[in-house]
Amino acid sequence: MSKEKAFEQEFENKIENEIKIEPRDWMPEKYRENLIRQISQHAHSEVVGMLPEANWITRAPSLRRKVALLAKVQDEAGHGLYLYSATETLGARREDTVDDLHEGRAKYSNIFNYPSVTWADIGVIGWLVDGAAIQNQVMLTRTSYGPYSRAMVRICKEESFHQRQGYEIVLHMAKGTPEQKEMAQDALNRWWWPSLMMFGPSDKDSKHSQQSLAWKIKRQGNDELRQEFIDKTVPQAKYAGLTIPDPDLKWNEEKGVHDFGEIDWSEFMNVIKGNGPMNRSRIKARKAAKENGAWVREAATAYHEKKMKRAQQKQSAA
Ligand code: BYC
Repeated sequence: MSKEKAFEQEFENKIENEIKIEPRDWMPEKYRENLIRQISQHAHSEVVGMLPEANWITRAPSLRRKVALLAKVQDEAGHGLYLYSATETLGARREDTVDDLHEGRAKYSNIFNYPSVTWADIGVIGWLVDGAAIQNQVMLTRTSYGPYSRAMVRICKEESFHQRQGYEIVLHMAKGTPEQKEMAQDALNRWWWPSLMMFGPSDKDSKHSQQSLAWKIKRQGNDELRQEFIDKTVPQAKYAGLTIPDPDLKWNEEKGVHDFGEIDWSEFMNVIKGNGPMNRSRIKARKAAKENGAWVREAATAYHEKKMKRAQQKQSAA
């Protein structure tokens, strides 16, 4: 058996036996590339995802709400950092992955290309967007690549708090004045369908799913996760007294799941190609953050270099 074949066999055995693939292990080049693609896009989503919520930090309706939102947005930045670090363990350079985002070569979640126009949107983002993210990420805690899997465990714990803070805002508004309830319903109407699109295209149109499932990068298909999310969320909407904006939504007694209406995939394709309502504004904000933060990176690098030099001088003097 050639050396390459032996490595491949060992890799396949690990996948088969649920042993995590670690950064220094041999892995097929396509496995590495696919992981860098998915994890870096996931990192971009976390970072771009801070923007619609940060929009409301200064206008949160109370100090308590402000503190919770501030903490949530900071958590998202942390998630981005764990995930960029995970791509670095695969040999990617962080600067390159960030440039890919800024130059339109990399995607990020469709959901962050919609505007957050009222405070109720902050509740619905936590409830639906973080809810959909958890649905997907709990599955990813069992992904075959060690650093990605471990990052997901921590991220899921934080996402659970995010989902609860969002649902609590929604409940508060839905049980509040008629105007507040109307705001909550309006936000649900606008965010429902884009949230369902977060799970990605239907399995039959998903170009990476088959290979990703075989390599256990993904552990469930896009459609199965979407269905589980709908089945969990419908009773939550009912409890809040809100109506899901889908006339075709109904319980299917035979299958034990909710049937739901057709997703507008042309809207999804349009958004992920860069033509959603907020795509340009999101990328502009990220580019500005990079430019405006250049002096901080330079100062940190200079400090680090000086510290290293001093340590070397001390060592050679000893
Ligand atoms: N949006 O073959 P497919 C968060 C692309 S953020 C945009 O099924 P895959 C949060 C896909 O990339 C959480 N593009 O792909 C943060 C591919 O194009 P490329 C974000 C999408 O990878 C702040 C093409 O369509 N979560 O929680 O097998 C505040 C074909 O798709 C989308 C993650 O990133 C989409 N929704 O499956 C609040 C989870 N869906 O790359 C909350 C990690 C698909 O060939 N990612 N595309 O050009 C995944 O689990 C998988 O990448 C997906 C898609 C299930 C999303």
